[in-house]
Amino acid sequence: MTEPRVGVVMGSQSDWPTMKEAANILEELGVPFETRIVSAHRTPDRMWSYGIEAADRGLQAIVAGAGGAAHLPGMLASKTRVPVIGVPVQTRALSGVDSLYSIVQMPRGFPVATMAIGASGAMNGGLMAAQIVALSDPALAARIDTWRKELAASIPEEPSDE
Ligand code: RP5
Repeated sequence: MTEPRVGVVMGSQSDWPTMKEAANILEELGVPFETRIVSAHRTPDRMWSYGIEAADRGLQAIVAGAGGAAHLPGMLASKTRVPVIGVPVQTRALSGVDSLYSIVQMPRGFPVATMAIGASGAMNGGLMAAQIVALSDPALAARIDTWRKELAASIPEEPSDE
């Protein structure tokens, strides 16, 4: 069995419809990954262990999504040198601006690479993780190059009414 190279983690089951976008692109690009619910507030011990063990388990990037008081990405970053990519999940009360601010304003020394709010951010988070893994995986790098070329080719040169 292939060991996961990327962790896709989220604060709640309710984050999964958003974070599935990260999982989907990792799947499409053939990057081994795992998915976990790891809440900074509801399961802090699980979060602690996940951060402490991430590097030794061979994870090369973690995509962490959370909403509201979104402390998961930052707290994970405080426990591991594995790059953490934060995804602000869109909330009903404040539209995800709360999540964004909670994730993006990290203190000096503990960075979180913060993506856009919502599904696009989650998709880009998965893509960013794949690009990190590709730094040491030429076959994956070639798959990403092909994926990017296909995306570019799918964009029409002129707009239409359709
Ligand atoms: C955060 O609280 C989670 O990341 C989620 O976005 C939000 C709401 O969680 P639920 O009440 O839906 O479980 O910790």
